[in-house]
Amino acid sequence: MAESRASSEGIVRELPRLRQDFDAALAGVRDGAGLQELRTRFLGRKSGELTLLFGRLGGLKNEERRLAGAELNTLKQEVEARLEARRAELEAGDREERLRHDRVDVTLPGRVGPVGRRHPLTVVREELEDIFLSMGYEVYDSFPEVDDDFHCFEALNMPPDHPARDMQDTFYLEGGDRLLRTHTSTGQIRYMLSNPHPPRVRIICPGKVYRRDDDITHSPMFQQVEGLVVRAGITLADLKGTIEAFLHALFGPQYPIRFRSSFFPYTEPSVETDLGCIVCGGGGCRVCKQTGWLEILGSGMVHPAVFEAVNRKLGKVVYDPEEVTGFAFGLGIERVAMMRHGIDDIRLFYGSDLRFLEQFHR
Ligand code: 2NM
Repeated sequence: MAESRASSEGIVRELPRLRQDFDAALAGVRDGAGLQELRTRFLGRKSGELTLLFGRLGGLKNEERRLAGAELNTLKQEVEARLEARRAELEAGDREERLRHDRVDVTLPGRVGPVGRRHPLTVVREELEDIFLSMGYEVYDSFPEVDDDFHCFEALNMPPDHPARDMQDTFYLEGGDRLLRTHTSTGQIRYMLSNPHPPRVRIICPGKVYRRDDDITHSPMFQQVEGLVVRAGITLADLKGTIEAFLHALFGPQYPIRFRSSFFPYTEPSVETDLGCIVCGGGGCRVCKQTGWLEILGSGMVHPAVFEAVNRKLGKVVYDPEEVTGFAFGLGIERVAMMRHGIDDIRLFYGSDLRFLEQFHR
């Protein structure tokens, strides 16, 4: 429109069309980018349609400029307000959409991950430890499992020609001077050698031991707990009372106990302990081979030769066999667990078969 004499009317007359165009365009905006495009089209710094009209105000006289300027400002504020409103709308829509998408059903049951449990042998070992702790014993972690001839045999009154040292029974390491311990008595010897309260001892040594044996009742690696009590005046009566109290705590006081004479190189006298069969109650069954009794534990009064070997190693008399006596005992953890659960194959404990392991309580 050619205007020789600029007036406010020229500008103001264009505003309804501008508003209409804006309305139509706004209705078509679907996202943030469209909104930005629209903003530029009307309010862009250089060539926005509204901006250009503001540029034309300069050619007007004061009064005209004030009138047209007021109208333009009103429209500009309106445009800005509606752009902002639309922006808020789009954002709310986005959130709505996201919420629909990411909806969490808080009433669904949680996903429970697999929960482990203690191995049945660990359960028995910890139970044995608890019983002896309650009787004032110290649990002595008996390392190493790779030991030597002195701690495993010589100190235990088994001289070089003793059959227990046979290659058939013992795993020797290359070189022949080291071996896998065949019992945790190695730990008892080591405790006596480093005893903080000599000559008094009251310990149990739980741990893994190794023998060249592999059938349904023997595993080449199995677990033992051995106990040792030493001080002045210990007698066979202490041994019997201790073992009776221990077996009653472990299996219950309803089972009878009997002591049989036996032999070990490191004890004299030696005593084997039987427990009335917990499967048949003593009447005779497959598990007790019709005897009514289950062999559960070996023990005896510590042989003076054991104390003498320890003294020799120490270079002084710490455990004087004229002054102190002691009793010792040992039992297999697997055997206890097998009796408890009526298991007839020891290898099940080391097969890592979850169908077996999952049958035990947590
Ligand atoms: C057993 C049976 C009898 C025993 C002896 C010793 C030590 F170190 F004092 F000589 N420790 N453990 C012992 C005695 C172990 O296990 C069936």
